Amino acid sequence: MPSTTLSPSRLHSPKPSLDAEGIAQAVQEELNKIQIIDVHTHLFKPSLGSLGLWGIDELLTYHYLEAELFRSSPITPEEYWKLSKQQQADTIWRALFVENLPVSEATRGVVAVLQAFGLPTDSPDLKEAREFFASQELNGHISRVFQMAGISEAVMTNDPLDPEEAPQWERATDRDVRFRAVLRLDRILNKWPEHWRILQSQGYDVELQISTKTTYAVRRFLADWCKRMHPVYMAVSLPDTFQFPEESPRARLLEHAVLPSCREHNIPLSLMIGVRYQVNPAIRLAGDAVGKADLRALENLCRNFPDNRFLCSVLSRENQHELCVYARKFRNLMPFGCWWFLNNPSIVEEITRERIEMLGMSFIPQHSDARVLEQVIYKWRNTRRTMAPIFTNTYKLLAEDGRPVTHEGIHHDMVRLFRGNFEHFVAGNREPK
Ligand code: RAT
Ligand code: ZN
Repeated sequence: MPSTTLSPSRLHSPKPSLDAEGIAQAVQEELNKIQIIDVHTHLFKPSLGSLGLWGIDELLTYHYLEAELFRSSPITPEEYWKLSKQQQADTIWRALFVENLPVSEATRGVVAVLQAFGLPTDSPDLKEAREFFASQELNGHISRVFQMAGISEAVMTNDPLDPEEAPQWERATDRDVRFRAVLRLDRILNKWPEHWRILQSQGYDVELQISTKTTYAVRRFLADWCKRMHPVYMAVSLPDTFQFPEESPRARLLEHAVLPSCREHNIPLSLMIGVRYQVNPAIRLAGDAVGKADLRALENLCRNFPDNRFLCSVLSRENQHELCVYARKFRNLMPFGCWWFLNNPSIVEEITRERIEMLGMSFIPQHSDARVLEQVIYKWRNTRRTMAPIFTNTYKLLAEDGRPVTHEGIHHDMVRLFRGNFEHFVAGNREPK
């Protein structure tokens, strides 16, 4: 891992200060070089079996592209879901890449991946791409893709109540240094009435009501999964209507099971707030939307639980400024990423500038949210491309206002943003490294 430590005296040492061109070059160089920790993905380590998605058919059937398909093709969702995976991919390729130029962020991403592997980007069919991916050996392919993307680790999303995933953890006891686990709590926290019986069937003494007995048993369940997965944090996605405190199973479980458990295991809780689930169920995973949330819930959590740490990403553009304000109030809050519908250059630019202006470099600028392995190549390439001018401009303004900017200072910031802030926050260290 690159060194993340620069003592204040080194930052002030008489190193050559950079002019405008030197600043732009140093930013580019540091961004190209940095090995990023991708703090939230839906990728899986290979020992978790076939859960991990990769290859051209998965890239094309990404739900971001499925949403776009139904705007540019007469096919109905019902017809689409009846097709095989390959037929679905062919349908999307034809509608979004052959009959139209792939100019949207998600379509352009597929183009960038094909190009990265030297595959044709304007072919009428997927034959060559399919042959290429079919000839890859997964383990080596993962390492190559991480290297191409400039990431050292991907943080996974691991739901112990996912019927496909949970049994895999019996076998997946290996420590793959490329992946870190996250204990995802959506089923437990958002759908307790549908899931408590599963815990009960596994020997945890829970009931529908969130009684002391139930919260105690849920803590035991979480402790067992922490032992199995070694998660770097726990996480939940939350609707735009999320409130805390409130009289609900979710709020009671949060307060009496999840937060104590995070304290006990000394890990943060990640809150991803602002989803309007399934506004169009016909298009399945692509059917979620966004809503502005009341971030007083976050305020209440940060203030009332100072011994807990909260990573937070909010989905609504309208909530971004408030999130920065709360981060200025609470050191136990770490804003991260430009999530889902926000991961477009125009919005990433706006959010990142706002964060730097309000928080300096004390935030985590981006995560990929990759669901398909090779997506990390284009998502991180786009992040670097969008953010380079923002950082450059930040340092130019600083130099103009009288503070010499050195290459070393820029290195320090890039390491902090793309690695150090996360490592420090999950470890619970007081001072940034
Ligand atoms: O961005 C996405 O892929 C969404 O579908 C969600 O998975 C979201 O990122 C989440 O983690 O809930
Ligand atoms: Zn996600």
